[in-house]
Amino acid sequence: MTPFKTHSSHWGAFSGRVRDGVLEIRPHACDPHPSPLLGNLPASADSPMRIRRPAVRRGWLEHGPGAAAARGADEFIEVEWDEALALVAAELRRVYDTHGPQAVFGGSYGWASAGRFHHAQSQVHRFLNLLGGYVKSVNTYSSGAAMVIMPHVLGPYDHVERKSVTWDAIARSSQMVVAFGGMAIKNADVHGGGNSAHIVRDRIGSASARGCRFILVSPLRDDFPPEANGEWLSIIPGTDVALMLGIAHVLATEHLHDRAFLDRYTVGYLTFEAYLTGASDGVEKTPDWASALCGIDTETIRTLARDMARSRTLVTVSHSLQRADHGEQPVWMGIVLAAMLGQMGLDGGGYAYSLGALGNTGKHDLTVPLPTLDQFRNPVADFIPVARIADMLLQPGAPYAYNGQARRYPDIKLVYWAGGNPFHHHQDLNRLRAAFRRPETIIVHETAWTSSARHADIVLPATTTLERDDIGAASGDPLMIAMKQLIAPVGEARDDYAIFSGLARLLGTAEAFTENRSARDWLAVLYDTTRKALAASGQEAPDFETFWAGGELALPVKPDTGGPARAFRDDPHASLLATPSGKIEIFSQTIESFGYEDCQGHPRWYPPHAEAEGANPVPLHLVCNQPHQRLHSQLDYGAVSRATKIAGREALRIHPIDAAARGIQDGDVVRLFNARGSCLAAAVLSEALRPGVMQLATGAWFEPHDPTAEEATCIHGNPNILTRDIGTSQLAQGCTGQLTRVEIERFAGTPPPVRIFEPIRFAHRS
Ligand SMILES: Nc1nc2c(c(=O)[nH]1)N[C@H]1C(S)=C(S)[C@@H](COP(=O)(O)OP(=O)(O)OC[C@H]3O[C@@H](n4cnc5c(=O)[nH]c(N)nc54)[C@H](O)[C@@H]3O)O[C@H]1N2
Ligand SMILES: Nc1nc2c(c(=O)[nH]1)N[C@H]1C(S)=C(S)[C@@H](COP(=O)(O)OP(=O)(O)OC[C@H]3O[C@@H](n4cnc5c(=O)[nH]c(N)nc54)[C@H](O)[C@@H]3O)O[C@H]1N2
Ligand SMILES: [Mo]
Repeated sequence: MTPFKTHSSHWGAFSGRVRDGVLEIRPHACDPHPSPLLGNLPASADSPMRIRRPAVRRGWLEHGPGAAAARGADEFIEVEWDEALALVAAELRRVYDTHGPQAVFGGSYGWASAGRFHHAQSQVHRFLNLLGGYVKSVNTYSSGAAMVIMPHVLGPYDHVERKSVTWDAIARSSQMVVAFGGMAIKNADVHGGGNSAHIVRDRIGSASARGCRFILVSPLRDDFPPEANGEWLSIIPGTDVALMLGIAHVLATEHLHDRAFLDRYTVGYLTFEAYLTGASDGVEKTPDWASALCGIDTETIRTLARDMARSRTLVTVSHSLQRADHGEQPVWMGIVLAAMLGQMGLDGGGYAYSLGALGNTGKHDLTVPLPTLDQFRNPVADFIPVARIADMLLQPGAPYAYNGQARRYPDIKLVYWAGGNPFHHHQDLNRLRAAFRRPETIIVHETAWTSSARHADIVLPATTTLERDDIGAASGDPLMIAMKQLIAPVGEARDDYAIFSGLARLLGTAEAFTENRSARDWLAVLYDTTRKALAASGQEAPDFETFWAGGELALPVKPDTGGPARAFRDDPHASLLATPSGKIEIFSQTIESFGYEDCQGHPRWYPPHAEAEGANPVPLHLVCNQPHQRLHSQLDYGAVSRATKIAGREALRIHPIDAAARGIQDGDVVRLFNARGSCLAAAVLSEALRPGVMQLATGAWFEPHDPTAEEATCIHGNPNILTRDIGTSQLAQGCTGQLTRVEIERFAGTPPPVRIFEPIRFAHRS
């Protein structure tokens, strides 16, 4: 019997061993609330979804590169590694020689897996940079709008997200936490790179036990853990800015706002106040006005505003709020609300962005740097905002606005993806299917036959972390973990590093790419970054072999000093914010100067885009949030995720009132549809939703009923067939996938069986 070995994942640290051919997993002993998502991992050892051999799409193998309507519908032919590498190398050489690096899209967005060395994006970017570079993507699907607006109005994104408010401060000092978008505990299960102790539940519990009130503003009641003893304000999706303006109106008109704070630490309040009172646009943003839009009654808004002014109050805004039309506005308006309360920089008060969305947010910062693989410099300056991929592929040369720049989309001939799943993360999948027909070649490294792999021309099988040694470490996580190989590579899968090393040998860049180091050599080199920093600060700094043998290393954390917000409060002259004025910008001259209609000089209420493209107005809201049973699309074939399916289909939650109006019963197969497409799902009736709102989590693998159809139906339950592919605004062009409008009906007849997890049937060469 093999002994347990240390390992780590986005869901937490654990030990694993193989016993009687089965992978056993034991969560880290120090983790107070290990994530159930660990239970998805064993499937990656033996699932038929694993890619076992390199494969090439028949049309590409027989006719060579070129735009192809068959992508996503064609057969795959398995080939030997040597042939696959030779095909990829020759195609890269052709595209670089003929069209140059600006025709290669290597953004390769995605979460990939934990592990600092075998990090797929670092590997692919390092590899492509040595060939001449690639068009990259900027920002994230997580926080596309927040990342762009934050530096204009409050300071660098990571200062606001990671360095200001801690869970300890909340447990210690907050009296009221008003959470716009909530703090769904399912989300804190996860942190990119590792999450060795899940502490959020306990911290919320101790704050609540001390008497802190948790106010949940969300269309879903379960966006707080039970420990919060939360008070639920069931809001209409997409209307938080209206509610915030209503609260601000009470603060301003009842003189509950902190004028001294606004004078000293902010710019532009009076311009904003003229909007609040209607002096500048004729519409007074009273609680009555807000109530009519957001569905929360006037008296509740008034009382809430007064309570917030009277208490040590923390305003939090979730990622989800800004992953929607005009997503910049709730981020900014939350900041303005917190500024009016005057508590920014006070212990347990002020503003926090995305607290609770990831397991390590709100933990203490580390004092030492983590190991990272050098990606080298990208000689290509061109980029796209990450969620504009379909626009780019469909409209080469077309103009678009972004953050004050007038830009044009590049003309992409080759797409290279390693470590992400665009057919999971992108919106309007029918449009993405059309976009993926355009390039001449699409290459994907994947561990599993995801929809993105199925839409590629050349698919190279990558190992999972279970099959390789690595170092696990993440921002905010005080444990560095020796991730030891637990199983042999599945099939003929290779590490991304080995794949790129093989390609680099054929392309003449091997020496620069590998620096003549084995993967094991690299681990020691990377580890040294952290070891040196430990030694330099006089701390215990074990050598690599000692760390590896011990299995983990505790990293020192910074004391809780309140971060940049406290420093600014204590001395606004010495600790200027990194905004143009050095203060909180309630009015931004920079943003105003861009002249955008959809994001102007101060936060505003913009009505959501009309949704009546089809014949009928579409009445129900669909919340497409993160799944509790998996991370995105990863391991959707794992046991925990599959246990939540109903007859193989993804569960859709609907309020009993909406279900009754449509003759839908618990467990029924339903069809969701709008102007963009349709999907099937299984109905679960639930009173945890606001009536008029349904919820279908992301991540069910896209299964088109007919992959050749112009408008495909997903029979498994992927909401991105329904979401809209437009940017948040011209400022950030962020993803707007969180919310959409749909109609729903009972599926009549015999629903087609879900087959997405059945083994791929390969074709033979003709
Ligand atoms: N409608 C809607 N859409 C959304 C969202 C939403 O709220 N609503 N949320 C968005 C957000 S916030 C995000 S971050 C994105 C997430 O989108 P992604 O990060 O693209 O989703 P993942 O499923 O994590 O994809 C990671 C892929 O990497 C593969 N992988 C894992 N390890 C390795 C490896 O070592 N090598 C290689 N080559 N591959 C590996 C996995 O098999 C998986 O397919 O989705 C976005 N999409
Ligand atoms: N288990 C699990 N955890 C995850 C992930 C995962 O895939 N699985 N993904 C991780 C990633 S990459 C990210 S970026 C974060 C994302 O963090 P978030 O974006 O915050 O997470 P979501 O679950 O998409 O949304 C949180 C809640 O916002 C609420 N909401 C939606 N629209 C509105 C609205 O208009 N107003 C209000 N007030 N509330 C609204 C929804 O009810 C939803 O449950 O989660 C991370 N954590
Ligand atoms: Mo994300």
